Amino acid sequence: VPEDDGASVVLERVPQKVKPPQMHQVVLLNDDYTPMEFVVVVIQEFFSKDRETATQIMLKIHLEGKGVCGVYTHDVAATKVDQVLDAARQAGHPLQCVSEPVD
Ligand code: TYC
Repeated sequence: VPEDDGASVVLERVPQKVKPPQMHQVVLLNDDYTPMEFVVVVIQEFFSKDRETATQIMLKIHLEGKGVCGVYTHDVAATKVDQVLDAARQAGHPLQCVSEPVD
């Protein structure tokens, strides 16, 4: 039996079935007690927004009841929710935050 010298090796193209991950939006909810300034700082710190953008998002939440602060993969979104809820608890504010799949 002759050894395979590579002369007859065929490389086949395999379809790359990689789909983008399901994304999740992190939403802050309005309440009557959490100070506006606290919400602005939270949005700046955990969602990497500048002060102007954070203020706009906070006001939208205040006026409309809720607002999207960012869109992330499932794990990152869950971490953001935990970080916000921890910070709110530590400060004694009732601020609520949820993550929901988008699309
Ligand atoms: N409604 C709050 C107030 O009047 C401010 C606020 C904004 C609270 C956004 C929560 O996610 C929130 N102090």
